[in-house]
Amino acid sequence: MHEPVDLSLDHEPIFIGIINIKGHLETRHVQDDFKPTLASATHIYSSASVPHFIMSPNSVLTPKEKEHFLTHGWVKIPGAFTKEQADSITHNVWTRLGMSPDDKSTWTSQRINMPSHKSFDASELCPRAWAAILELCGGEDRVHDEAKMWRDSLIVNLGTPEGEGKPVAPQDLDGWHVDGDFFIHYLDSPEQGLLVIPLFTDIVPHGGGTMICPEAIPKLAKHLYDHPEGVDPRMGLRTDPDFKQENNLDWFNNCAKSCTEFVEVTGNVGDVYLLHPLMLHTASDNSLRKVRIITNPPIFLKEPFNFDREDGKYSLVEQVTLKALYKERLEGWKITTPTREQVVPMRIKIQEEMRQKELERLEAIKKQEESEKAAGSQVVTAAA
Ligand SMILES: O=C(O)CCC(=O)C(=O)O
Ligand SMILES: [Fe+2]
Repeated sequence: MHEPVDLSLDHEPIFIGIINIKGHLETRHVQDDFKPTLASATHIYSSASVPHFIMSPNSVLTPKEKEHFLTHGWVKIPGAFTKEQADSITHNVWTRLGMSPDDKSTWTSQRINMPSHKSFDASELCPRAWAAILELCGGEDRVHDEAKMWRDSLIVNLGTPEGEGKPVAPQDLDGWHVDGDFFIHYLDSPEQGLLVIPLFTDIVPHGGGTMICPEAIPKLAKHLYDHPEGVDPRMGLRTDPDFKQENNLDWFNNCAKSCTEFVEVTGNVGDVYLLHPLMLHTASDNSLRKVRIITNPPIFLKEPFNFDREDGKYSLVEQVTLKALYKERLEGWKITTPTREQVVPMRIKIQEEMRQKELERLEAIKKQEESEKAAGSQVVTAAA
């Protein structure tokens, strides 16, 4: 017998912004009235039957945070790193972009998925968030060592002059997807064990935060469960004529249109959102045009997810998938292809070209700073 988990409030109540179907933001008190997305499946894991490993004394997530992840498929780790740490990663973002923070006429792209130049160790940047990641994935042994090396591939959302002051309803956004444009997807794919969104700027409602759709997790899970032969990164079937072609996000966009509950990723610089890998999401429109910077490091696992464990030691991520499928165990479920194939997305080529341009701008600014410094020291010498 396991002790029931204490689900009473153990820290400040959590408030989240929910965009309703008319595109208006409502702020709700999660504990009070946010309809649990996976509530209909929660009978499998009632609070009194949470498996013992969730309550390990080494747990970094509070019972409340674990319950939130199990119910909604996401959890926010507040204040996981400082503003100074964020600044050390984003300090040259405007040079890299070739834009000015103070002159919106230079903001010529709505959103930029930047290439990367540097990596940093997440276990040092945000130890609690990193420990939470390991816990959600079932422990250090299950996560690939290199997954902790995050990169400065910043994702900047600047909005557009036309969209200023006009928030777009979530169903009308058209970039819905799950991450992982570089592999054939299976229910148990190890390449994307968790979706992570660290916030490098404060993000207020309508300020360009990623829109997420927890309600879609069961739909994604069912599609993947039904297709053990694998689907392409846009959920296309092997029999589709445009299998592996990156031509549209129709499957995802239609899925979002069939949903009614959405959550906007808002918060303070240093917050880290941890989301189930099947979390449908999209960039939002940033109608406030406040600069929004995040990144999205994939957490890759050593082995595929296992939904058929003799010892029942399912990770919290695996439990969410099982709940979404209304199953306790997937006995005998296996992928039906001999190998897991990779896909080379167009993004790679585009980002390599962007990287070269960024390097040129960084080099130019370095030269300019050096010559200004040299001119300054001549002035000092002349005055001495
Ligand atoms: O910009 C955003 O808010 C989301 C970006 C995203 O989901 C992606 O690049 O995969
Ligand atoms: Fe994404």
